[in-house]
Amino acid sequence: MLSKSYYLILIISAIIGISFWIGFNINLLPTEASINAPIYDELFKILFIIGLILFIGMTLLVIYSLFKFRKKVGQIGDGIALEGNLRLEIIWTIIPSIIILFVGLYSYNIYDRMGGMNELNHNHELMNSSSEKIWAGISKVSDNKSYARNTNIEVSAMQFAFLFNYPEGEFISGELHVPVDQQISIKMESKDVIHALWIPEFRIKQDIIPGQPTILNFTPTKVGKYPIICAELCGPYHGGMRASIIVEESSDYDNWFNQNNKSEVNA
Ligand SMILES: [Cu+2]
Repeated sequence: MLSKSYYLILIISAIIGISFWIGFNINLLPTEASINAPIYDELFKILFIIGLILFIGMTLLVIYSLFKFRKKVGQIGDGIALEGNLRLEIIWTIIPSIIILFVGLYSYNIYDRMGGMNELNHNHELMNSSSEKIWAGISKVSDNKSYARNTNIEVSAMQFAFLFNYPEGEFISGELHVPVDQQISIKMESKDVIHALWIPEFRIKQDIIPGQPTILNFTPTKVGKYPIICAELCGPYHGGMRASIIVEESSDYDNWFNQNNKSEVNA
C-alpha cells in the first residue's frame, strides 16, 4: 500500500507537467512582429504556467474537498475547531514569496532586455533641445547590430485619432508606415487627455501624456498590417480610436515616403 504523500507528490508533479505542456504548446498571443515580441512572450509563458498550476491545483482541491468533507448523515455542527498550524503557515508564506520574488526579478530582466532600463534621452533626433525631459518609454536596445537607417516619427494623439508626422518628409499621415528590420523611434505627445499607443503584435504599449513627451523604440521584424489601439480610456469614442501600422520592405517604404515627401517639392 503506497503512502498518502506518495500520491500527493504524484498529483502535484502531474499538475506541474500538464501546466508546462499547455504553457509551451498552446499559444494565446497574436503573431510576433517585433524584436520585443519573443522577449515578452517568454515572460507571458512563465506567468501563464504559474497561473495554470494554481488554477488546476485549486480546482482539484475544491472538488476533492466537496466529497471528502461532505456533511455526514446525522452530523450536527462543524466539528472540532482548528487552531493554528505552524507548518502550513510557514509553507504558504514561503512558496508565494519565492514565486512573487522570482516573477518580480524576471519581469525586471525582461523589461531591461526590451530596452526599458536604458537612458531615454540618448541620441534622439526628434528632441527639441538637449534639456527636454522625456518622461517615459522604451529606449533603443544595444544589440550591436548596425541599422541602415534610423526612422524617427512624431505621434500626436487626440480625441479620437492618432496622427503620424514624418519630419524628414514634412508630411503627416493617418497610417504609420515603417520599414521592416530597421530601428524605429517614435516620440509621442497628446493634444488633450491621456491616451496610450498599443501595438499587440509588437508587444509594446506606452501612455501618451499631455505636456510630457514619451518615446517608444522598436524594430519590426515581419512585413504586414497591424492594428494600433488606444489603450487608455480617453472619452466616449475611445473604443474607436484606432489606426494601423504598415510594416513594409525597405523599397516599398521608400516609394511610399517619396510619394508623400513634401520637403523635396518645396526645395
Ligand atoms: Cu485615446
